[in-house]
Amino acid sequence: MAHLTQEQLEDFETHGFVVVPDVIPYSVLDAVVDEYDGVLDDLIDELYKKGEISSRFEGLPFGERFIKLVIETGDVHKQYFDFSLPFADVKPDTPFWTGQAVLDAFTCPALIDSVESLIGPEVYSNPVQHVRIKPPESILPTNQFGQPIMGATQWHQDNGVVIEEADDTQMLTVWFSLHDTDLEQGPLKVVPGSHRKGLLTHCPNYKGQSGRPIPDHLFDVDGTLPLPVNRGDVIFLHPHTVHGSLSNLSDRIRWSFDLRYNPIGQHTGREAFPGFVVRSQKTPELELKDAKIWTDLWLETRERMSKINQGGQKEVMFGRWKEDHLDCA
Ligand SMILES: O=C(O)CCC(=O)C(=O)O
Ligand SMILES: [Fe+2]
Repeated sequence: MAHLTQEQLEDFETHGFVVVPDVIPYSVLDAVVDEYDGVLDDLIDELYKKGEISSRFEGLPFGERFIKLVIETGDVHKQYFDFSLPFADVKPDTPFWTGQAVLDAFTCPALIDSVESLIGPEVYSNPVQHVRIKPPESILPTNQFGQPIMGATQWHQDNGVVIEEADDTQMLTVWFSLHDTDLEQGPLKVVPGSHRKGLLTHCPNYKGQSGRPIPDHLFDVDGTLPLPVNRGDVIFLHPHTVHGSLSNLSDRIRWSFDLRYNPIGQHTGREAFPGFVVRSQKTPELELKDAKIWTDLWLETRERMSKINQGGQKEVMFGRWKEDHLDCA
């Protein structure tokens, strides 16, 4: 059982986050790593057959093999590993990964006990979810604008990445890594207490940066606290807690999952993507446990998305921010 203690609940209320040690069993994380070994193997096979890489880099652990692949291809192959889709220009064959070991981590009873302590017993998996496999900063590829791909995460609030309809949703962010993440490896960083100021302005392309960071002058950037964690620990964040990540200055990958949960029936802020019932006392028969069903939900979504939001058209909105807000000057 991993229900939170009264002290942990108070910490979350007071600071807008709490780090809970030893929540996710190693066996659950090991299964995810094994599953992703297979995903990486498939990608490497595909690229090798096309002649895009010179070797299969066999016999190496996941991280070292991934780094070799990034160096040789100049690409982090982000979409190949993720359990979500892009917001635009999705193709009928855009890759994604929704395997059983990943689903078992999303629904791991010890994790959901903790989630239940924070949002109640009717638990829905909100589809705002990513795997991040960040290579060392020193080998980071850049996009067409010269900006690093999969580098440090800019300051933001998770409420700011969803549309207005989800502003009253009790969305909980869950962050954990597949291995220990020390300071050098670019852990999450938070601003304790920042959740009390409500939703702050996010500025698209602020000062030439990609993404939509919150400008530093809107919160107490001096209060920044990095959160290195051990394998199995989980960080829980309030949707208004200002956070980002440090750069990965190590020579290893920094590999994390960030997931969201909300009470069943509340708006997810990303309704074009599929969520699912994780735990319910009222409708236990709806709990999703089979990754085939989960994968089918994403396959249907991919099919639907491949017909909209193409070539600059925006039939479905995923964001809300404008560049010309006074806060962004
Ligand atoms: O892992 C990261 O770099 C950022 C994660 C994040 O923003 C989140 O968990 O909400
Ligand atoms: Fe975030």
